[in-house]
Amino acid sequence: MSLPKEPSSTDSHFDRRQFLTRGTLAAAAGFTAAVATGKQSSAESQPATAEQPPSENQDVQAEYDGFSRFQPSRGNDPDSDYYLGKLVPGFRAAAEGPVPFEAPDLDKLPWKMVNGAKEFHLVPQAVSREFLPGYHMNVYGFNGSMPGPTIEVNQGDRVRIIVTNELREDTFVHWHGFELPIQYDGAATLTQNPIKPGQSMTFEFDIHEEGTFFYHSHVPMQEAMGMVGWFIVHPRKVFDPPVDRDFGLLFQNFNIPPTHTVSNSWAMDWNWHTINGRSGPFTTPLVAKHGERVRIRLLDFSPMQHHPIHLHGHTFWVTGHEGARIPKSAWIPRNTELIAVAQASTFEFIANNPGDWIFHCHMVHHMMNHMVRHVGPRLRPRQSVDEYLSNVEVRPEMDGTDISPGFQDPGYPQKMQGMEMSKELMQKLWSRKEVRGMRATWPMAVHGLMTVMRVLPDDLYQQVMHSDQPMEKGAVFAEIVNRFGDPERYEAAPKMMKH
Ligand SMILES: [Cu+2]
Repeated sequence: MSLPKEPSSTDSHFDRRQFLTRGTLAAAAGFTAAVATGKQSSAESQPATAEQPPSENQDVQAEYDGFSRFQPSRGNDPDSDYYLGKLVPGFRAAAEGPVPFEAPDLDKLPWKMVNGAKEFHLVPQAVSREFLPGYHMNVYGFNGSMPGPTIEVNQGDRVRIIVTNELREDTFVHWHGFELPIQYDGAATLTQNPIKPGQSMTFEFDIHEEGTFFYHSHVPMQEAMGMVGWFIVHPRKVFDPPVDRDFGLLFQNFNIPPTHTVSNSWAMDWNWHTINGRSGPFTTPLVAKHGERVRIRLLDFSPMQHHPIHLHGHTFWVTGHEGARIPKSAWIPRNTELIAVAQASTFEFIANNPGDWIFHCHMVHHMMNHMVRHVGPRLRPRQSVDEYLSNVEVRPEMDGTDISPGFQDPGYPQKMQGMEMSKELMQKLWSRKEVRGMRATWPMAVHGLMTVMRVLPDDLYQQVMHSDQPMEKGAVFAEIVNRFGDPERYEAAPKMMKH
C-alpha cells in the first residue's frame, strides 16, 4: 500500500502523514493537556462506537499543480484541472460508493424493500418546530418534522411513496424535478384528485436521474407553511472526483408576527429565517476534516426571496444545479452563490483552511432572527401591529414591565435589547458536539440564515466529534490559531455575559 505523497511544503503544519501517524497522538496529547480537564488521552477516550475513518484513496496527494489541500492556495495555472482544487479528490475512494448525505438537524425517512421498490411512508401533518431554543412555531411539515425527513436513494432505484394525509385539509405532494409518469406528478387537480384528510395515495416510479431534488406540497399556502423535504439521488457511478462530505442546507423564510407562533403565509415580507428548520445560532455547524473534499447542496424553499450564500475562507466550484450535474468544463469558481426560489445549487471545495468559518446568506434582513432590535421596541402591550401602524404620529404607551405569559411568546418585546441569552438557550446551543471548543461568544455572531463551517485538523476533529472529554470554550479555536494563525496577536473571547 503506497502512502500519500509528501507535500512539497516544508511546514510541518501541512504534513498530512504526520497528522495521520505520530502527529495525531502527539498533537492531541499537547492539546489535551492544555484544554481538557479529563485525564484520559484522546486515543483512550475514543468511544468504541466512533465512526471508522474512510479508507484512503490511494491517489490522494497533498499538492496538485501548486494547489495544496492543506493550506490556502490557488494553484499555478487557471487552465489546470487542479486550479482552486477543481479536480483534487477527497480521501474517500470512489469504490466505496457515495458518501451518505447529511442535512444537519433533519432525520432521514426510513424505507424497506417491498415488491422490488424502496417503500417510504410520508405523512403530511401540522407540526411544532423549535426554530430557536424555546421558540416553538406551529408550521406544516411531514412525519413530525419541518422540513420533512430526507428521502435518499440511488439512481436506478424504483420508489414507492405512500402519502397519508393527516392535515385537516386536502393536500397534494409533488416530486420536484423528476421526470416521472404524469399521474404521479402531484400538480394538484391538473393531474390527480386531492388526498383528502385521513386518506392515502401511493406514488410509484423509477428514478433514472441523479442530483438534488425535493418534495413539497403543491398547494401554495401549504408551501409557505413549510411543507418541503430533501429528495437526494446519488449517481449510479460516483462523481469524479469523489467527496468526503455531502452536506445539505435548505433555506426558508416565515412571517411570524410578534406574540404569534403561526406564520402569516400571504405576507410579502419575512422575519423568521431557517436553515433545515432552525435559525442561527441553533443551526448545527457543518464539520469537516482539514484537507477533505466537501460537497454542499443549497436549496431555497423560501416563499419569495432569493439568498446569496457566502462561505468564508474558501473558494468553491459550482458543480451542479437543481437540474443535474454540470459538465466540468462549465464549473464556475465562486465564494458567494445566489439561489432563487425553488433552485438548488451544489458546490465543492477542498477544506484547506482550518477554522470556524461563517457560512451565511448575505441579505442583511436574513442575517437577523425575527428582527428583535427593530420590531421589538415598536410594540406595546395589548396593541396589535396593525393598531400600532395605523397611526405613526401617536404611539401607544410602552409598558416594559408586562411579563404576562401570552405576551412573552414568542418573545416580544421584552427581548428587544438583542438576542435572548437565557441559561436554557445557551445550554441547548452548547449541548451539541459540533460546537465544542468554539469561542464563548460565537452564538452572538450567528443569526437567521447563518451557520458555521468548521474545518478541523484530524486530531481536533476526533476530540470534538468522537471524544466525550470536557472541553473549554474557545480551546479548539485557540489551538487552530496556535497552529495556523498569529497566536501573539490573538485575544481569547471574554466570558459570556450574564447567566
Ligand atoms: Cu437570504
